[in-house]
Amino acid sequence: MIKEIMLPDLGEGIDSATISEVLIGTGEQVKKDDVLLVLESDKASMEIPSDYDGKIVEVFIEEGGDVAIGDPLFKIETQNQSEEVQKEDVEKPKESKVESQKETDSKVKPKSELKIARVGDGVFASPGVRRLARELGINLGIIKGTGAKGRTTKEDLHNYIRNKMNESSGVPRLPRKPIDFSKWGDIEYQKLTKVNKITGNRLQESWQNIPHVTQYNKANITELNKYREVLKKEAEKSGKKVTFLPFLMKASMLVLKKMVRFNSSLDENEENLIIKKYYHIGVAVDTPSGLVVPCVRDVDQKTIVELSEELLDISQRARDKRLKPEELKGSTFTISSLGGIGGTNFAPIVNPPEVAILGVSKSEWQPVFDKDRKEFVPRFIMPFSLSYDHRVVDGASGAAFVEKLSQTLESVELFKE
Ligand code: CAO
Repeated sequence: MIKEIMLPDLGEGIDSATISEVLIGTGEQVKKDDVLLVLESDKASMEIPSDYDGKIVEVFIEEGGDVAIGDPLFKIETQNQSEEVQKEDVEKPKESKVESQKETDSKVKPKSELKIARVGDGVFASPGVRRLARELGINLGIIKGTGAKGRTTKEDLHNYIRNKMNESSGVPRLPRKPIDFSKWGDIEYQKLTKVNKITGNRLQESWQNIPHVTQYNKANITELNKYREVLKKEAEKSGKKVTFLPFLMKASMLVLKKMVRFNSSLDENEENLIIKKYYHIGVAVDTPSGLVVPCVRDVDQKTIVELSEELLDISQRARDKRLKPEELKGSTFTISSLGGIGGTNFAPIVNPPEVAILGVSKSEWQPVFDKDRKEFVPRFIMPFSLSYDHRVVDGASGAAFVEKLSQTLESVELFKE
């Protein structure tokens, strides 16, 4: 039998509402108590359930549209007569059934009750929480509600998602079917090292769990390069070297001191930021076994020459696999420098639990227009990028950080001890 479902009396003097979601389409089967649509009025948000088992044969409404009491919503082909209810019942929104099935009044409950409807699944939750759960494909029935009278709150849903993410370190990886690449040509197998696997897992976790943004910039390091040449010549006398990396560490530290959120971590509940008052900088080192990130501690208390010596020491020991586990922990910010190799720009991946990482590319001589001299002059330009966790740092701060870093690298006197 074909029946028309119309918008019931919504109570509270609400004559019309806006359709925020239509959950059922033509041809779909519905069961009694399944939510058909979600409405928003200026007073409340409410779900309209079906009072029939049956198949939807026509949909008269669409999301974003307005509906008034008595407007036709759906045409439904009911399954059998015995399951059908009287028309007055059909016109009752779900909330009027929440507290008692005995209720015969077709008026809708007050706003507060409307907002925490219990529908056919026996779950007590607001339409907003239900909507979010539906969008994420989560069955609310399996989440224990901690709100009043066992209501499932938004926080319960968030905690559930967070726990699931932690259990699986992000999106679970599906088993992959083997592919016979030798069908198309010669191949050889190369075993992944332990370092490759550990680093790979960490990078994947970071990429999946941290919303990354990368901000690019460049610095005119012509003066800095001149000063580095002086230090380098001096250091060479004792068989040492001074590269750009110690300057980048020092410059980063000076900006981190001013922009403290970049030197922080989110706590385990993601409720607080833990701002660190020490400046331990992780340095990505390319080794034959894979990428390793040892940490140089207290960068604010060391000179450029001291940092150079320490870098030489830890990068050599990283390559020889002689680092102690402690030396790989505790960094507050990381630098990945590919400047000695090449490339123009890249987007590094944040090294958790840190919130930002600096990527440095190869500096090159470039013609830069000098406004005062009204001519192009050669300048040594270093391109760099900053990837950051967008939950902690907003775009404006990201742009300010790279700008400050550029100014710092251009102020050579800051590096002279
Ligand atoms: N622009 C121009 N030249 C640069 C430069 C830059 N941005 N950075 C380094 N150089 C120069 C150095 O000054 C040096 O030249 P000189 O001998 O004339 O001084 C030369 O390139 C080689 O430097 P280096 O790479 O040996 O030393 P470093 O301090 O810059 O870097 C280390 C040390 C350990 C970071 C580096 O050896 C390394 O392993 N880099 C790879 C890091 C990496 O893999 N990152 C990716 C992580 S994500 O996969």
